[in-house]
This record gives sequence, C-alpha cells and structure tokens, in this order.
Amino acid sequence: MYQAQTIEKKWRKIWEETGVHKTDLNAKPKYYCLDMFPYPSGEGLHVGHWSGYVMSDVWARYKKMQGFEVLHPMGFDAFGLPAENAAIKEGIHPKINTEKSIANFKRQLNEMGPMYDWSLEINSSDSNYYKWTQWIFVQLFKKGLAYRKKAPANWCPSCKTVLANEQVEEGKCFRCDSEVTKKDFPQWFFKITDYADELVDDLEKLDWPERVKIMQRNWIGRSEGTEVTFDVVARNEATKQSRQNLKISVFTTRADTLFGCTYLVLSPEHPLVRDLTTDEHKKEVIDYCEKAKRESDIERTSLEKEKTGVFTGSYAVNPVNGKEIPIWVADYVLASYGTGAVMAVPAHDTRDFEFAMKFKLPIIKVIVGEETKDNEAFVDYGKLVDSGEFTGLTSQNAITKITQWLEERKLGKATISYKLHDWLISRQRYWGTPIPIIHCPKCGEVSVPEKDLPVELPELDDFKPTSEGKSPLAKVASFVKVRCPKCGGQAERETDTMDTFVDSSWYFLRYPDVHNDKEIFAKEKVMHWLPVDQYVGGIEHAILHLLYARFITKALADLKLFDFREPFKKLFNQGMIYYKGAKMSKSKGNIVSPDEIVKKFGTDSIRAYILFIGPAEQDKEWTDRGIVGMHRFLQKVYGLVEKNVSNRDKNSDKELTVWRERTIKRVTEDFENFQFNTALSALMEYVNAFSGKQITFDLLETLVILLAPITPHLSEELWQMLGHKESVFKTSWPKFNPKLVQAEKITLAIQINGKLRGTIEVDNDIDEKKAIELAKKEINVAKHLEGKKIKKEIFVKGKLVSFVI
Ligand code: ANZ
Ligand code: ZN
Repeated sequence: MYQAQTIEKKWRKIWEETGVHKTDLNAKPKYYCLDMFPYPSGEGLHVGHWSGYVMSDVWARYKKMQGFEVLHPMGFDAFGLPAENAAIKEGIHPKINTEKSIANFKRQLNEMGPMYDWSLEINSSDSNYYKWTQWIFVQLFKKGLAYRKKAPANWCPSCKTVLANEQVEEGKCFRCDSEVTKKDFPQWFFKITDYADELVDDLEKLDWPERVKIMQRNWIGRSEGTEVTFDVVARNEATKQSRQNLKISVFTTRADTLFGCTYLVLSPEHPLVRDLTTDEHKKEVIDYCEKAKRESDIERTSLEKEKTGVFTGSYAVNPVNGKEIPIWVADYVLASYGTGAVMAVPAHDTRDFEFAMKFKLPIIKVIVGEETKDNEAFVDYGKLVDSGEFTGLTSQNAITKITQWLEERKLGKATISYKLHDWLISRQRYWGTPIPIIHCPKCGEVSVPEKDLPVELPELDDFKPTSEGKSPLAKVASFVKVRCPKCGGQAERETDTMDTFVDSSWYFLRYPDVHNDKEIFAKEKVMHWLPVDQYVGGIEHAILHLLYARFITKALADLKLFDFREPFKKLFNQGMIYYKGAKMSKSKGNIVSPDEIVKKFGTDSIRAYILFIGPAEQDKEWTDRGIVGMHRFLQKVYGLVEKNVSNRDKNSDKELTVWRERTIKRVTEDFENFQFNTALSALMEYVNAFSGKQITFDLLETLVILLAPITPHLSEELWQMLGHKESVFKTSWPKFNPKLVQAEKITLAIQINGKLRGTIEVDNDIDEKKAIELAKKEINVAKHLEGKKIKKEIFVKGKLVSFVI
C-alpha cells in the first residue's frame, strides 16, 4: 500500500542525514537553477505559490540526474514595506514579525520536498547581507552612479513615503491603493539611464520569453528622433523685450510632418511657461498648471481622456516655412520625456487631432497614404505633400532629409530619447537597508568608510514614519549624530533607507559565497556559478526586478568584480493557479492550503498534479477531483513495482521495450521545453501499456527514474524496493536507443486555398511548426507562395498542411 506521508517523512530524514542536497561549490559541470526569492508574508504559502517552486525543483533535480552539480538555493527578501505595514497594524516589531514569517515559510517550503541547500540561505534583512548592499551603494556613489537631488517625488499620503514611478499603478499606491500626489524632496537616485542602451541591446542575447523582452524594451522606451528648435516671436511691442531670444526645443519621431505643425504644446511644468504667458492669459495658465501637476502621468497621457489645454498668448516660428504658430500648454505633454514640449501635427497624430478639433486649431495634411480619412489623423508613413522641396519624398527619406536640413542650419539635430528615468532608491521608512552616507556641513556627502560597514539599523520601538516625510531613523539621535569620516567634524547620518528592490538586485551573486565576511564574494566563485542558467519566477517581475538586477550586474562588471554582463541566461515565468474561477488568494478566500492536501494525499501528489493541470507557463484551474486522480496514478505505480519487483527476467516484451525507449525520448524532450504536463501524460501512457503484459524489472526502473524529479520521495522508495542502495538522484538520466524510436514515415498533403499543391514525407510525430516549415519549402508550394502574404496556416496532424493566401 502506498503510504505517502510515511514515505515522505522517511526520505526527507534520509536526505537530511546523508546531505544529498548539499552543493559542492567547486564541482563541475555546474548548473545554477534559481527561484526568485520570496518576500516572507505572514499569510504563508498556498498551493498556488507552490507552482513556480515545484517547477524549478523538478528542473533542478532533472539537471542533477543529467550529471550537473546543481546550485538550487533559497532565501528571503525580508526587508520592505509589507513587513513594516503588517508590523504597524499588529503592533509587533517588523524584525520579530519577519522572523516568524520566515520560520513558517521554511516549514512550508520544506513540505514540498525541495532540494534546497539551506546552509546557503540568504536573508536580506540580516546585517551580514545588507553590509554588502551598503558596500554596493558606496561603490556606485564613488563612481557617480549614486547621487542625490531634489526631485518631485510620488508621495503616498497613507504609507507616508515616496514611491518609485514603478510603484504607482494608475495613479495609486501599489501597496495601499491610495491616490498618489507629488512632493519635492532631496532623494537618492541610481543612474540606471547610463546603461539604457546596453539594457536594450543585450536583450537580444537572452533566452527569455519574448513578452518579457518586449515589456523591458517598452519600459526603457528608446526612441530615435529629431530635436527641432523653434524661435519665439514677439507680436507686440510690450512683449518684444521679454520674448527675444527665447527658443523652444521639441522632440519628434516624425520630422517628416514638420510642414504640418500648426501649434506647439508645452508641458505644464515646462520652465518657459511663465515667461511665455502674456498677462491676459496669466490667471488661466497658472490655474491650469497647478491642477495638472496633481495628476499622474498615466491619467495625463490616456488616449480616452478628453483633451484640455490653455493658450499662452505667445507664438513661435515654424523653421521650415516661417509660419507663426500659437504656443499652448496641455497636460498630455509630459515634463519628463523628450524636451517636455511637442510640435503638434494634428493631421497625423491622434492626440493632436483631438486637441485641434476641440480648440479649433488648423489641421494641415502633409502626408498621404493609400486611404486617408478626413475625420481622423492619418498616422502611418506615406508620401509628403505641400512640404516645399521635400514634397514627393517618402516619410522615411524625409525624416533623414529634413533632419539634415535642420542640422545644416543649426535648427535641430538627430537625437535619442528614453522613457527610462534614474532609479529613485531612497525611502523614508524604517524597515530597510540604511543608506551609508554622512552629511557633513564642510565636506558635503561623504560615504561611510568600508571598514565601518555595516551601518546597523538601530533597534527602534516607534518605527512609524513621520508625517513630514522623514524616516523614523531621524528620531534616533544616537544614530544621526556622527563624526565626519573626512574632517572629523560634527556631522549627520543620512536617515533614509533603500528601496527593497536594491536588496534583490544582487542576491543571486551572493549565494555561491554566502558566508564570505571579507568581501562581497570571491571573484572566482561568482565566475564559476554565474550567470544563472535558469531563473524561475512570476511575470509580475518582468520589468522592475529584472531590469534592476541587470543594471546592477552591469555596474558591478564595470567595477571588475566579474566578467559577465547579464545575470540570467534563461528565464521562465510560471502561470498562475486559479481556483473556483479566480486567482487563488487569501483575500478572495479561495485558497487551497498545502498543509491539508499533504495530510490527505502527500507532497508528491501535489507536485505531480501542479505539473499535470496544464502547460507550465499558462494560468490553470485547480480541481479537487484532479488531485484525487493524480494520487490514484501514483498508487498504481507503487502497486506495479510492489507486485513485479522480483521479475528480473531480461526478456522484456518487445513492444514494451520500444515503448520504453519512446517514453524516454518524449519525457526528455518535454522536460527540455518545460512541458511537464505532456511528460506526465507520456508516463501515464507508458504505464497503461503495461496492462496484460510481462512487466520486467528494467521497465520499472526506467519508470521510477523518469518520475524521480517530479515525485522524488516516491521514486526514492521504489528505487530502494528495486534493490538499490544509493539515492535515485545519484543515477544518471537514461538515454534512449535511437534505432528503436525511429518514427514511422507518413505523407502530408499540402494545400493552398484548398487545392493540392504538393506532398512531403515526414516523421509521423512531426509537430506543427516543423511541418509548416517543411511544407513551405516544397518546390511547387514555394512557387505558389512566392511574394504572397499567407493569411492562415492550418496543420492537421498526420494528414495535411493548408495555407490560405
Ligand atoms: C510630432 C509628431 C507628428 C509626432 C506625428 C508624432 C506623430 P515615442 O515614439 O513614444 O518616442 N512627444 C514628444 N515628447 C513628448 C512629451 N514630453 N509628452 C508627450 N508626447 C511627447 O513618441 C514620440 C512622439 O511623442 C513625438 O513625435 C511627439 O509627437 C510626442 F504625426 O512629434 B511627435
Ligand atoms: Zn567633513
């Protein structure tokens, strides 16, 4: 009888005693399989949380069986607002609360039967770790990559803290959902923009999901365009003085539309707004700007929002045709992008079009395409009309030519704009890494000498933020008062702490040398294990965490700490688990607690079921029936081994031998593609094929090995029953005999618009992608497809490929 709990307890004890999961940090060939380290919330884990961890554990075990020395560590992203907010709510110190949560997390993680080597655990709120987070800050500061400036910051009035742009979601705080406003503060920044180009360009080299790369590209938002300078004109004597020599620069990606520019628009924060506004318009403009500053960038640029704006009373000259055009102020222009001003071309830009319609500004068409409509902007590229000497050029050519024309006259230049801003890393909160800076009235900002690190976070009873936006650390005189390390004079410590994303931007570099107290890590250790071969985590980290980790890696590479420039070679995002129609979450009250299911069916059933319910990268629905079904399958496997354990006959059934080889092939290939669900189907089919046949020992051995990464406890038990003394994880992953798995050939018909145009001979297990690729190459088919746009591609397994053109 399969008694999951007994077996699982037994094997976890044996693993612990024999140290099978210890990583030999010097061994080769190496494989680094990493989970995004969790934030230890008080709520604990539900089976939805298990999914990513199970997948990476299965993958790590598989790699181990392939002969790699695997580093598969775990740790805790333990600083941060949630711990602090929870602590304030419950009146317990964040340190104690965090420790409690970590203990519970560890217990729950261990229930999964993972191969973590806990001796390498990281806790980012431990001073042995944050000492090095501070050390990184000091290095960046010395290189000019960390700097302080006064900046309008997103301010959450409820959390009483500054938020990074990334932490504002649709104008609301990402933690507490309150409306975010703007407030001026001196803030610390990391100069991530210095790496903008490399951060875009290196995406090409990464084996990451395409959608994550797209999100990163969009976030960095590199855009090639032209800066055009407009002279401001004085329309009457009164304004002549003040308007002279004023110039407005705009950033445009469409220099080809310059002849259609009928007005300029400044952002409400633009420094020239005040000078340009005539007395007559002053009140209206000032009121408008005040209101706009309170809105979030997302609201301001929303396409749905009705356009608003005000006229300044001033005019500028369009440099290509000398026409005078009015200067407006509108909130749809952002202060932080390009030059904070735009040349409006209502005929060819949707927002400008709406704006011009509303305020009755002229709309002049200068680009024509195949179908141009009158009631909307024509935004595509086309041919130029009414554009002086450039008339007749294509948009692409005109962009180059007009930019050149401007450059020759010093009226503009080719330029690149980025949406990416420097990373605001200071937080006015208690539960974070203290920023290691001392403010000296004589010497200015001085970094804490390395020998004085860590700057310990003081024990504090009142850790609530102050209402004037200062960190609670500012209340601790013994912390604040300090001698300047340079001149020895009276000075004050910086009291802000770092954004938790700083803590998580480098933890993966520390695991290979986690106990080093002399340096952040030994170069050769990091060079041995990094880059991470496989990183596994949620899609919610597609932008921020991954971008920051990439930036810090590049900055540290420039400090010669190691030679690689990208931290994560491969990335996998697991799908989410739904239950009763909604994403599993405590707040929705639809969680399935692993504790209960482990008691009923055992860990291995949950592991296998999580992999079986659907493609690993997709969202999927948990069902109570499904887990029962999976448990039955494991029971069946157990029964099969129990019954046939002594059948050492080598004359296996011929057909089953072929099945076995094919199963090895299928499972291996599926594993390689993270298709664990179909790997499990292959194993189920294999077991079904046993029915009514002679089941020999060798057939069972293969089954047990192939299942081992998925159901490690059960496989260990069965492996022992089959007479082995060593752990099943010391066995190597089986290879199949290619002769035995040779696929049968079949003929596929190829149709174009329903007509037979050719046939191809292919393996009967060919997949869609390959079939379509081969079909397109068939001579006659290729001839018919040449120069045509394929509207649809259809693949009917075993029968045909059909194209619609
Ligand atoms: C004139 C123009 C004509 C534009 C046209 C577009 C179409 P991306 O591709 O995102 O870089 N723009 C420039 N700075 C802006 C700001 N601070 N706030 C809001 N919009 C701004 O977008 C570049 C385009 O966004 C620029 O090209 C500019 O409008 C606008 F038919 O200039 B365009
Ligand atoms: Zn000093």
